Amino acid sequence: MTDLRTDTITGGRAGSGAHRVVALCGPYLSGKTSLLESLLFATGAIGRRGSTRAGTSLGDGAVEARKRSMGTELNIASVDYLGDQWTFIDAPGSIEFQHDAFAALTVCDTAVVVCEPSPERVAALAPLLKFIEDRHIPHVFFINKIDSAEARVRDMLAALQTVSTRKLVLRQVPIRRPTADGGEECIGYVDLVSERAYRYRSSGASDLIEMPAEILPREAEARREMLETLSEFDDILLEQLIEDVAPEKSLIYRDMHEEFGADRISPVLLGAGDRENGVRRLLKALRHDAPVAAVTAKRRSLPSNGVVMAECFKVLHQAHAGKLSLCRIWSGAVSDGQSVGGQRIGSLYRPFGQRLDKITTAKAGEIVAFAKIETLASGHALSASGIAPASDFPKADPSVFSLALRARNRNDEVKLSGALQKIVEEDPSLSFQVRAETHELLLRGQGEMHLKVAVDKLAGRYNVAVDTEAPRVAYRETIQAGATQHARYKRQTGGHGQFADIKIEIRPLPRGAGFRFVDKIVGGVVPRNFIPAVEEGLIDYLKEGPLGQQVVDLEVALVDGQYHSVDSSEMSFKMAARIAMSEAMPRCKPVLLEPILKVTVAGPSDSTSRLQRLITGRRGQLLGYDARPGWIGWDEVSALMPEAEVADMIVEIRSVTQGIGTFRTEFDHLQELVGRTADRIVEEAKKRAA
Ligand SMILES: Nc1nc2c(ncn2[C@@H]2O[C@H](COP(=O)(O)OP(=O)(O)OP(=O)(O)O)[C@@H](O)[C@H]2O)c(=O)[nH]1
Ligand SMILES: [Mg+2]
Repeated sequence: MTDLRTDTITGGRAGSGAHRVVALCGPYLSGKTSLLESLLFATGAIGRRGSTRAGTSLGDGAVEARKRSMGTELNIASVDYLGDQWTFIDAPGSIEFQHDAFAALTVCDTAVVVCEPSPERVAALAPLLKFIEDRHIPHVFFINKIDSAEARVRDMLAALQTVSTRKLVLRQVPIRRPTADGGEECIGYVDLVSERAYRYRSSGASDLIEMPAEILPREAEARREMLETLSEFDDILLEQLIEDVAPEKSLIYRDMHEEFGADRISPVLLGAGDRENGVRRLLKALRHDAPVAAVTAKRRSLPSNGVVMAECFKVLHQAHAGKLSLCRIWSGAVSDGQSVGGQRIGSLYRPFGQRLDKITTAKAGEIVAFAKIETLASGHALSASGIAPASDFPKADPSVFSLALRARNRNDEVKLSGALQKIVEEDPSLSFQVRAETHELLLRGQGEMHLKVAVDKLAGRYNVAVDTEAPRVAYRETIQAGATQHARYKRQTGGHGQFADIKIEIRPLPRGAGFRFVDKIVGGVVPRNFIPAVEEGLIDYLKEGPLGQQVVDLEVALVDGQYHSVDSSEMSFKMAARIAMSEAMPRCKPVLLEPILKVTVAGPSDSTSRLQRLITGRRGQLLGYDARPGWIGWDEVSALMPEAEVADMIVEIRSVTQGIGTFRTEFDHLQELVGRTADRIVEEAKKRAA
């Protein structure tokens, strides 16, 4: 196909040595890594085309990915193709690893959205497309696995248009032939701009063939649709269509290029990534239409004035190279040994799958790894003025799933926290925290698989084996009745003894009041300096009440007491307070309190009623639903739900929303819990204490 690229629009042209970055993204298992393999093979960057299924692909070389035959991190590879440099970043498709995909999309010039050839599956594209469209990232759709497609391409296109707000422009129509078993197979395609027909080969470039006569009506119809869409943005083309003048191909190419670069249209291409079908056509479309770094920098309001500016989109910690900050250089050129913004650039690498190729210089547009710049984290940019956050870098989604971790070997605890810090720096959509209420080390993230992969990394890369369990809920208890209690602590052992005598009044307080201590001592019957010790003793006791939980929402008043001028001490008053509480509290009708969260669940509107049932099935109280702000065709359901029911809810939410539903929570209140569940919780607390 002839290349009629005009360089006036992008400031870079095919063969000009520009360096462009393409993100391969799309739903789980849609074939991105297989497509990367074919792209690398077709451009001569690898000599053999491996497969993800057999574990021989360049991508997914990480042990965690190989073990599961799925993408768990970014696969990056740069190639030369017809005089230009390209970096492809293949992102994992699982929604649990979506932060990596968003990071790749942030620094790319163009995205290839790789999708399954089935209309029912397009809904799964929604979160990704929302991100791409909100940021005006020019994107091509690649309808993959065309070899096994059952749906018609026009139905697929119609389905895609329902989730895309950009006008879709179909660039190819499939050529189908009947198969021996009475079905149909796609054996090639017609390119709608050049009006040439090609037959796929099982490997290698497609063959140019005579246009099959039977495809002509479909070809004419699809071409007309393509031109009509383009004419919405070009009056000359519109006029030609009205007057039935055949437009020049150069005009069509130019329109395609301009509207794509401005993110007004999205071309749709067909192929089968795992057998190179349609891959060279995709490469040519990218070469023709993908904007160069300077244009992308302008879209993102980043500098491209020749002064060094590099944006870090991902951090890796490697056994040999240490910390690596993967960056896109937006402006200027860097060399090893150079100082930028007070940071010395030690080593420079160009990643190629798992391999790191050492380089000495890199120029604007390239993706490189800087070694050992300790403070350069993802979402930060390095420039002459130092390191600063990039304003539009995506924030990690709030976590939806947690696990409690414990180092299998107690001596590994320090090592564990160091390793966790590195893992979280590599993937900011993970976080960890020591939860004071339950004394647990919690790892939080985007789903069970996400956390399992993190746990694998702890063991495999950092040599820290951990045991995991479901986190405990931070139950509390309170009282439903008051009591008055007298307590005396008295010991006589040899020298001077211990003496404290107090009288307290306990009463319940409203929910949310916490603990209140009231000093009602008159006439110094308990000397002033011992009163804080009484309060301390009370607080100490409240950490674990009669039901084994932290006690809240009560008042304890110190109303009377006695002391001994020699034997009384802070210690003895503290003891007296504890004794008084232990004796009184079981009589105060203790009751368990469970945390209730305000939960907002989001999903496509056709799943709303299922989401509501899911919530009520988990002891949730529906508060209402509304359109999700900024999301076309999505709803948000809000509800009050017990924390215990929310812990593994994401699994069920995903199963009723094609994997794309999500939720966020905030603490709302504590609520009394009685009955069998409460008894079980008290039983468990007792067992733990024992
Ligand atoms: N029939 C057919 N199968 C394909 C094609 N491309 C990929 N596959 C298969 O689809 C499965 C997933 O392929 P991958 O390339 O690993 O998919 P991915 O999108 O990278 O997966 P994640 O990164 O985990 O989201 C594998 O079993 C591939 O063999 C294709 O063009 N045709
Ligand atoms: Mg993959």
